[in-house]
Amino acid sequence: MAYILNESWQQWIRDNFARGFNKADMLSVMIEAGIEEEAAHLNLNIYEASQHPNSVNSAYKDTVARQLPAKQTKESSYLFQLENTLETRDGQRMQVMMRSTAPDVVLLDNFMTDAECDELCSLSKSTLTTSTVVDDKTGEGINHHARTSQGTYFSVGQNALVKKIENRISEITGMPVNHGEGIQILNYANGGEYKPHFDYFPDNQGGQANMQKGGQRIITIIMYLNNVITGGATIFPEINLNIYPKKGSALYFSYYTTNGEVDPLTLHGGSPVIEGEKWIATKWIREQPYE
Ligand code: PD2
Ligand code: ZN
Repeated sequence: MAYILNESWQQWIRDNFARGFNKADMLSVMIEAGIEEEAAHLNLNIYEASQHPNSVNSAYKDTVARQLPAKQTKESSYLFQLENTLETRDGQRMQVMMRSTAPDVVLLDNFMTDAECDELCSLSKSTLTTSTVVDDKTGEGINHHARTSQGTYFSVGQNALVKKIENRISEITGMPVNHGEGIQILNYANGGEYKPHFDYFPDNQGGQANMQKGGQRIITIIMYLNNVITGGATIFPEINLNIYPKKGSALYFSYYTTNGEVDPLTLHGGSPVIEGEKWIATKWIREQPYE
């Protein structure tokens, strides 16, 4: 599969276009240097298209420029490959429906099958309890009006379905399974919401306590397990983005870069469910193994 080349190759492409070099010559040099022909073509074409002011492909300019979360590599993550459709090793074919680069947000359709969504919900029904938020001082979970939902956790690799979903997430993000926290299931009833917050830990006592194991959170994947009749969108108020739940789709966003900075533009919340109920599964990924 074709992929985005590293920054030094991007610079090389920019410099040589600026010097007026011929594309065919640049292609030969790249192939001789060991780059796959398809990838060389794509990266040259992307650069060319990005220079066209009205081109839809100018969006790729941002894809090339975007920051990588710590530990993620362009080569290992499917999300950096320029395919509209992705297929994971277990045969699940999904579609990239939306992508933003500042912050880094990707919406994938058909990440899970309807049967997988239903099974995850029914496996969690018997263990749902009132959801909590992290206490600033202790780092422990406490009940809070900002979060009106019922939730439960699966441990990493708890059952065959969980393993399957975790492997899929690992393939998509390029992050090892052991960097993931256990999948959290949330069920919002009518009126249930989750007020805007950051998924990364704050720099206070509670945050430090949570980061003892695994370090900072760097990536969130929210998987929508049912269709909500009205309301229940995941909202990003800083960038005016609303994502409406669709059964089987998954929302990826990352907020911690290799420079060690978190991205406050990833402020997000779950807007109130107005009609029907809402089921989601959330996976948070850490910068270091979380074991
Ligand atoms: O339910 C949501 O859409 C939502 C919104 C914000 C979930 C989370 N955060 C989360 O699980 O962190
Ligand atoms: Zn969140």
